[in-house]
Amino acid sequence: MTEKVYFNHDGGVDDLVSLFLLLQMDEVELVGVGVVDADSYVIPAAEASRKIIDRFSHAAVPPVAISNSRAVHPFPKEWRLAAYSENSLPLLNENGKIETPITAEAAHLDLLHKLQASTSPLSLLFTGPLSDLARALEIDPAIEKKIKRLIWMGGTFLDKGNVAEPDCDGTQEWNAFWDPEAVKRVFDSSIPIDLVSLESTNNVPLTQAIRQRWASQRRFTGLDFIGNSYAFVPELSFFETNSTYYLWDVLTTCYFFDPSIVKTKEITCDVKVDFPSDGRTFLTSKGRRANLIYDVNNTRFFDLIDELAKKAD
Ligand code: AGV
Ligand code: CA
Repeated sequence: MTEKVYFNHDGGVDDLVSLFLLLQMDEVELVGVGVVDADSYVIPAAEASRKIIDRFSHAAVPPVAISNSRAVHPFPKEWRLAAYSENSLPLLNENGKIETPITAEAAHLDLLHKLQASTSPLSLLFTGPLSDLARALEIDPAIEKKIKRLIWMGGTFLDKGNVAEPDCDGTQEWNAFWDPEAVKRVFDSSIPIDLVSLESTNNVPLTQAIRQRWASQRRFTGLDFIGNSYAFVPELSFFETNSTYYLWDVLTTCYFFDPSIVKTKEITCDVKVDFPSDGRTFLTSKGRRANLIYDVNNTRFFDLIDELAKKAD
């Protein structure tokens, strides 16, 4: 049966690759796309999203919505700049024009209205901060019952997160750190949540071997697109740096399509909202229930990426 999904992302390299892969999935209907000004600059990120839809969609896709949510803790500029490179890829610019329109309303309102209008519950796939969902819930808490489940790349229960900023204690994951109150708002709802946190994504770093795997298959347009996209970000070579790239969002998107590639366990958790731990997710028996994705089968994961990408031609 076709699964309807609303995708909200924040324009990073792996967010845009995720959009491409979503468009290749059978039995998945993309009912909306929102783009947030977080791990990107939202204008080139939204343009790149529209061009990816133009070039790679096999079905009608609704207009792209631009978010006006703003950071509590902004992403480093160096990372955000990759959106300009993505948007400039010749592969996305052959046409010389963009067909997919943008919505008249901001992304949180687009999400709100799509949920309100939907006759069946929608799945939400979020690969950036939760701000747009939190704002939609503030306006109309009744949309909760229109949400089948939320699949979110965010948070961690490890001692060490992936934020290295002077105004934090190093325990946070970036998507949660960008807007901690939004995570709190969503955790306080009764929406079923699947969390793809650093526990699982730490197992899928970008490596030289993965790049080579894509390079050797660049005769397939989709794998050429993926290889070119990841060329903008650094791999894990000798040791992990602050900028080392993992396939965070791509794992989340592939999990949505095929949950059998990961291991999950049920947890109860909450999020801190006070300095210097704001954005830290933690386990507590008094917290909300969530399904934690904590491990992945690497072979099956990278095979699935190849398989989906080859459908683009
Ligand atoms: O924390 C992971 C999230 C994912 O949604 N993003 C990147 C993915 O899109 C933030 C992030 C953490 N470390 C990064 C990030 C890095 N080294 N470069 C770019 N973004
Ligand atoms: Ca992201």
